[in-house]
Parts: sequence; structure tokens; C-alpha cells
Amino acid sequence: ADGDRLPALVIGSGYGGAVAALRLTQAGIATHIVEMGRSWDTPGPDGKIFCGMLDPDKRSTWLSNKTDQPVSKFIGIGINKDIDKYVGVLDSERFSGIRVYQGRGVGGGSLVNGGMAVTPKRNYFEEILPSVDSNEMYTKYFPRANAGLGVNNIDQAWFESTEWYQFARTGRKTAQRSGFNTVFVPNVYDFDYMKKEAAGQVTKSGLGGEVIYGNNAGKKSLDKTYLAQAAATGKLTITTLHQVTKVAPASGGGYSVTMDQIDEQGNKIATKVVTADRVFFAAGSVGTSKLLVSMKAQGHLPNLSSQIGEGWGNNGNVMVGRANHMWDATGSKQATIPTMGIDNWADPTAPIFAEIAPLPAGLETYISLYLAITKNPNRARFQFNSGTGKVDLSWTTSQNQVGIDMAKKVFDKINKKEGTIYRTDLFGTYKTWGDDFTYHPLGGVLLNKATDNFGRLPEYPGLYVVDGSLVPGNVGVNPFVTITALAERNMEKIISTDIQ
Ligand code: FAE
Repeated sequence: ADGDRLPALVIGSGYGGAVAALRLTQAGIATHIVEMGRSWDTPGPDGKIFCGMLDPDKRSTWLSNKTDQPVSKFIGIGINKDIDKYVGVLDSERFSGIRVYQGRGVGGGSLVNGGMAVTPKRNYFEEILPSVDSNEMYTKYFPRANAGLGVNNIDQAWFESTEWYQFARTGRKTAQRSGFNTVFVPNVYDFDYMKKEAAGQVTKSGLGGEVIYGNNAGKKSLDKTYLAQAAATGKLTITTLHQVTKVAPASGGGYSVTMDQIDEQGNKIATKVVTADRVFFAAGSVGTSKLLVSMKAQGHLPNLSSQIGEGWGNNGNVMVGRANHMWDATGSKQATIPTMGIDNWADPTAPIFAEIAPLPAGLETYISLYLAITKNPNRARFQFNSGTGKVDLSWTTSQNQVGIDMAKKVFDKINKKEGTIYRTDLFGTYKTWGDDFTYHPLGGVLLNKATDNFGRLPEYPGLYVVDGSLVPGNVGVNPFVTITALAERNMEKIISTDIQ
């Protein structure tokens, strides 16, 4: 409540925030999370918490009158729908050169993501984060993160036989015929539950067209793992529908944190100020960067490093679809949970790791869809715009061309071998590449550059960064395992040296 004094405040409830909350509460510290989204624990009038991808309603989208699906068109027909403005679960935040998809609600991105739980390649991790002891990461913190997240693997015999993964087998076959390496990808979706879905024993979620607007079952999102464990300590409290707008040193020590309370249509209904001894920034790459950039520019935290706002990247995200021949069907039944990837990272001419993505349209499309993570080296910065009072991101769409070129080498080769073509209708009209959005915002407050080597903001003792903003723009795989493992590493250090 307004005027409270708290030992530890965490801004945001995604991966970084959930790890911070668990490790703080387990250390006996009363911890409070402030989350701008809602808590996704109450069913709507249809008895479901989340809506599906094929029949989205207001629950799908953050404060917009229209859905904004990444695949926006199909044979010339727009597939976005008019909806009521509401604090829905998926945000596509628009900057001048890119849309950044993010989860909103208790659990952050874990509510909306595909659950792909990938440990990065060790040599690339060492390249991007040379100040981090990689031996410790790979023997201790990656295993700890995978265990905490509930990562599991698909039963490969079942994968080979089920109609639900025909799309992935077709994607694999066509990649392998061109000499590309494919790999199974671990996930936090419970594959035992999925088998029961296929057998008709439980309600379908991953086999029922649910994922980017939330899964009503099956997925071990953070509210079921880290956050549930933190709550079980009895030391965690969460305030939802409150957006932090300001953090500044408090006169009696600690930090005063200002927040707007919003209603379910996003209207501001109150402003509150609390004081916290320690503040953990876990608002995600975009949320944390925006807050810290504006606090520095507005003079509330003027001594922050000049590195604040730097080093942002899109994890090289590029999406593309191919039209297979009729004899290479992808199935009218498709699981929403990806579990197969094309791993061409070691090829310096076309370093990509491409998820073979589902396109659960409910009918046979013959489309292979891919979300490629390319080794795009381009970076952008967040900057405060004194004219608008907002934070801009300098990324331009043309910065993604190098990523497209890498992906194109791989998919051109597949098309040539198969005698197939790209779909040019999925991301616009005559537009091959989904190059103007990302699922994987990374960076803005880089580890050991804008912070110390453990996420502390050294100019302001008691302020910490624990989320994806620490990761330098590209990690070569889907990022949440890396974000979680780094948070585990940093929180262990912070709790043992700063707090106890
Ligand atoms: P994040 O999870 O975004 O949490 C930040 C939280 O802070 C959110 O709940 C915000 O609502 C909240 N917040 C922001 N600003 C404020 C504020 N001012 N006041 C209060 N609260 C605030 O951050 N990654 C994978 O590894 N595998 C996948 O399969 C995968 N699929 C994805 C699919 C989709 C559709 C999307 C959008 C993302 C996907 N990702 C995937 C990315 C992954 O979800 C993302 O990297 C992490 O969620 C980032 O974790 P953070 O803790 O940095």
C-alpha cells in the first residue's frame, strides 16, 4: 500500500523476477513483486483463463482494439481481429523500427512463450559473456535453471508416430535432404500431459491451439514453478496491475518507488509510492531499459553508467514460411509446442538456429514455418526523448537484413533442393520475411558493462538488474534458460555477499 516500507521490491514477474523472488524468500527476506499485468488465475465467462489462438478475445492482447499476430495474413486475408481494449496477456510493443512481443501478467513471458528451453552453445556463451565463469554456469547454474523450470524432453518414439508433429517431421526431412543438421529441443510443456491430450484423456491445450495467448494446461509457466515455490515460503506478496514509473533514492535511505495503479482497461486510477531497501529490476529487456534510461535522463538516478540503454538486440529473429509440395504435408493437426530445430550455427556463412514452428490453422496448409535465430551482430540503443517524455529504441528494420541474408542461405538451399518456394503472404503482401518483430528482446543494461559482473548498479547500492536486459543482444538460442541461469548465478552472489 501507499507509504509502505519494504526490505525487497522486485519490478516484474518474468524469469529474472521469479528467480529473485524465490531466492530472496528462501533466504528469509520478505519480498514484494510489482507486476503491471494481471494475475492469470481466474477463469473468464467461458470457464477458461486464456483464450485460444484461433478465437482470440480481449484476453489475448495488451491494451489494444485489435490483435497483432506475428503471422498476420493468409492468402491475402488479414487474420487479426477486433477486440475490446483490456489488460490482455500478449503485448506487441511498437518502436519505430520493430515490434517487440512480450508477456504481461504474473509470470511474464512464460505465460505466452513456446516453452523452448535451450541451453546456449558453450563457446558462444563464452564469447558474449567473457566475464562470467562458464564452468560454473554449465556445471551449476544451467542445471539449476533447467530443474527449477521443469524442463523435459519429448518421447522420441511418440514424436515419430503422432500426427500432431507431422509438421516438425516434414520440416526435419526437408532440412536433412539439404544436408542440414536438426536437433530435438527440450521444453517446459509437460509432454506426458500432451500424450494424454492426444489420447483424449484430458482437456487439450498444446494440442488445442493454445500458446501465444496463454496455455490453460500443460505448460509449466513461472506461476507454476519458481513463483509457486516462492509463495510457499509465506514470504512473497504480489501486487498486480501496478506499473512502476520511477525509482529514486529515498531521503531516509533505500529507494522510493512510484507506481501507477491501472484498471483492466489500462486507465490510471491511483499513484502510489513505497520505500524499499533493495530494488530488483526484472521488467524485461525493454521494461528495465526504459525505466533506467528515463531515470538517468530525468535526473532521478543521474550517476548511472553511460552504458545504460546500450547493447540491445533482437536475438537475430527472422520468421519465414515455405510452401511444401502436396506430398510433403504438414498436417491439419499441429501441436503448438515446438520441439525440433535446424542447427546451422557452426556454419560461418549462415549461422542460424531455426525453430521449426507450428502453424496451427486447423487445416492442411503445406506450410513449413520457421523462427530463425540468426547471428545478427547489429545492436541498438534506448534513448530518452525529451519531446515525448518516452524512451525510443534506435533499431531500424534494415538492421535485420544481415539476419535475413543468413537465413536466406539456408532456406534458399532447401527450396532449391525441394523445388519449392517461399510463402509471400504470411507477413504482409508479397513479403517473404517476418523481419519487423522480435520475440527475444535482449540487452539494454549489459552485465559487466552497465552493471557490475553480478547485475548490481554500483553507483546505487541496493539496486540490481536480474532480467534479459543483462544479455548482450544475442545468445544464439531461445533465451529464457540463459536469463534464468544468469539470475540464479547473480542472486546467489548477491544474497551471500550483500544481504546475509
Ligand atoms: P519478462 O518475462 O518479459 O518479464 C518482465 C515482466 O515485467 C512482465 O511480466 C512485464 O509485464 C513486467 N513489467 C514490465 N515493465 C513493468 C513496470 N514498469 N512495472 C511493473 N511491471 C513491469 O522478462 N524464449 C524461450 O527461451 N523459448 C521460447 O520458446 C520462447 N518463445 C516465445 C514466444 C513468444 C510469443 C514470446 C513473446 C517470447 C518467447 N520467448 C521464448 C522469449 C522469453 O519469453 C523471454 O526471453 C523472457 O520472458 C524474458 O524474461 P525476462 O525476465 O527478461
